Amino acid sequence: MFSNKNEFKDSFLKRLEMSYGKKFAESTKRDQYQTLGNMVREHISSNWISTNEWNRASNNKQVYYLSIEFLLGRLLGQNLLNLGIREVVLEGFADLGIDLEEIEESEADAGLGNGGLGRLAACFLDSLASLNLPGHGLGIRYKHGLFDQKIVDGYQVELPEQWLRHGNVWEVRKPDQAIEIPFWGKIEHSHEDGKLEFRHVQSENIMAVPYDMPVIGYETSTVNTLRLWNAEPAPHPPHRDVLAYKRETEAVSEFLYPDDTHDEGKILRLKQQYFLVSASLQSIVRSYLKKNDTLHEFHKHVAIHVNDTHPVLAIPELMRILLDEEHMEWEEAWNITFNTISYTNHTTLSEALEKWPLHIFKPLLPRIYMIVEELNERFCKELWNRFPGDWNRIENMAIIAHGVVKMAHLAIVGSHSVNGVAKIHSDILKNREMKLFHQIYPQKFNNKTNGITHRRWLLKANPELTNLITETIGTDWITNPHLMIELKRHIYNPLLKEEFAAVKRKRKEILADIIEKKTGISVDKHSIFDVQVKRLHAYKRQLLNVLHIMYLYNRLKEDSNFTIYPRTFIFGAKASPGYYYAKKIIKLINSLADKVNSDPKVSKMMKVIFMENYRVSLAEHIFPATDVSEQISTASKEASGTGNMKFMMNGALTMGTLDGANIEILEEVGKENIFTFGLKADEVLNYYENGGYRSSEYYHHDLRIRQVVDQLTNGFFPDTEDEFEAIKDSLLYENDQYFVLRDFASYVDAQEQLEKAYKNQDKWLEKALLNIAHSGYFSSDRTIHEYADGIWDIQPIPVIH
Ligand code: T68
Repeated sequence: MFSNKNEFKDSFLKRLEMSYGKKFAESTKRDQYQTLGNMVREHISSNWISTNEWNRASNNKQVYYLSIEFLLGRLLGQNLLNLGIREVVLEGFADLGIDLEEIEESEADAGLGNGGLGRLAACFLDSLASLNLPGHGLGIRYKHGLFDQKIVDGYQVELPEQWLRHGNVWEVRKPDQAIEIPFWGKIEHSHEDGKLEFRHVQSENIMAVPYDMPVIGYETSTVNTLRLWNAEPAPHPPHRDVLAYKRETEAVSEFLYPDDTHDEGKILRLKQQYFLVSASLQSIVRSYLKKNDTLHEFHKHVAIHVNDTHPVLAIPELMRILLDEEHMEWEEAWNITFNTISYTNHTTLSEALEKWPLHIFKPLLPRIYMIVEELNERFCKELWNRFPGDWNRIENMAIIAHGVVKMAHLAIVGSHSVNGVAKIHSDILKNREMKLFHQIYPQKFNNKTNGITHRRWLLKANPELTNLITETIGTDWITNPHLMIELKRHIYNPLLKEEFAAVKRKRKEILADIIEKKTGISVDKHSIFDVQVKRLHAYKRQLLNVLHIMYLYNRLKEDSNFTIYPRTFIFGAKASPGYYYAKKIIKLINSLADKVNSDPKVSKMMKVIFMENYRVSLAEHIFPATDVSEQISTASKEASGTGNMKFMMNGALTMGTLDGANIEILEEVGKENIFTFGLKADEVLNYYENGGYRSSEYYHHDLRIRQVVDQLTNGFFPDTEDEFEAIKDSLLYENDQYFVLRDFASYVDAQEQLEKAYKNQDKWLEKALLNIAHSGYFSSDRTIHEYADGIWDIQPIPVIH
């Protein structure tokens, strides 16, 4: 159907007319998108079926990746690329006068995630399929993904996101595989054949209906599945207000929690978590029992990975199935459970550690609670045997304590592998945050440094750079991204440097056009594009970036001899709707943008841009156009970061603290090819432990700091009155928890070094190319190989030729 453009065109026109009952000339963009999407799905259907068949027929171990978030972005372009048919479609469309890119951009982002954690899950799916590994995603089919952000008068306003408004061509509803999930009610027990039996009665049930989406590997026959669960009323509704029941049921898959580490602690969130977990486990077990008589060897054929603690109820849920439905003894059920489950931690921020109050947990999930209680008792007994009399330790480590269930403790106790997402993060888990657990289970702890799929973040987002790399080192790197290192031999080649400069220039022009279209502001295409895009959070320190820009503004205004290399400072960030401080920072960035961009003199040398509604599809335009990647979190706070890797892969240089994966980027490229500054993680953690930091001293002793901090509230920003008082207070009266003032001078110095380095374009281009050469290490293919070998023990499935 897709072997050449004429065949493609014929089939496309036929399908379009058949589906919409109109001539091509009358068709809309949406008709065209829909038709092409359906054709792609049909095109892969035989491979999808045969991948499933093979998985069913073989005893090959499968991995199921449970995640409350999958931040997929748009799918059409990536699917065409992975199938190797994008060129044919492009040419066929050109003949018809259709702009393929325009069609691709008409697709709504599947934005079922907040940020790094959800995007990591999406990159992992792409790598699993591309490496022919039998790995599937399980998540929730939120009707509304992460909110759409509008900026009104400089403030963030949230609108409900509507990705399903025109349907979703990629999904297949499977009502025959729906699963019923019980909530509330009570547990009755009885003795049958001398054994204790538990029955969940008077529950209110919800149906979980699966929608399957194909996950298409790159130039391979493997098509894995992302199964998203939709919440619907059960066939036998409870005896109460039927409309209220319907509403409450559908609410379970209505919204993604815009949570990003700020725990809202709502019943609905816990409902979502159990909904995902129970539907997924029941369906995994059901399909396992189609080819096996018992579950005794379940852990040998199934690996279940929980992405952060959100799906950690998988542990008691699997126990429930083994105990209550398979009638296993506790010891055997436990052995199977923890050998099946593995867990990734994504943060050490204490406010993000999930703790569920018993008064919510117990009534909502009565049987699950009983199992968690039993688990806790057995675990505490074990601790008591090992550390008799050490009450303190047992209290600290218990799964249930002080009226809450600690989900991270449950995760560590109930899984065979606990991993962090970058070396330093895994070390902090072992040596500090989870030290007591590491003492008793040293073999469980390991590191899996994050990665990103180069297929989206390079091949798809930056075809110009992709071609340049291929022209230089051939095509092998595409399926073996570690081979990008071969580019290193060429970085001094003047022609390559020139061509890379041309690619960067072109990508900056494209982004500049987007900026102009969206904001009306025209930016200097020859300026340094200095970018910080990520969720808005105090620890990520967008504020440090802002204070530095204010400092540059002041110097430019006060000192006529002071000049800078022209710079465009670009921000993109969503704040959690309930996160007051983060929203103030968004307003501050916009006020600063107004101030800088409207100043006739200063705006010639710098501009500040806030890009509304930062999301995957916008990111794809930003990374290729960036010169400087801002990764300036307070050391020890950013578990890994993955944006840092996407920038590096597109030839931006990192301005960063020694935090998360920045440290491993430094190890890869060497200190000549990255700009680092600020406190180290140990220094930050020692300050937290021992005190000794007084932010006011930095305010009083550094005039630059005093000036910019005062400007937050002294009328420097017109019409803002006491708008930014809370920010000033955080710096001065709350002793600057994130060490913004402490790192300010060091940041200014590093920025000066960077400017100097940029002025030597020839050297800069070598550094950028060297960064690209070393970015192969950060492909999620490497990460997934490490999970497959080190945690899941899974093997590739054969490829059909
Ligand atoms: C991020 N975490 C880490 N959390 O912050 C980042 N949290 O350093 C890391 O690179 C990335 O995970 C991938 O490992 C998150 O993105 C969340 O989004 C989140 C969502 C709900 C509740 C808590």
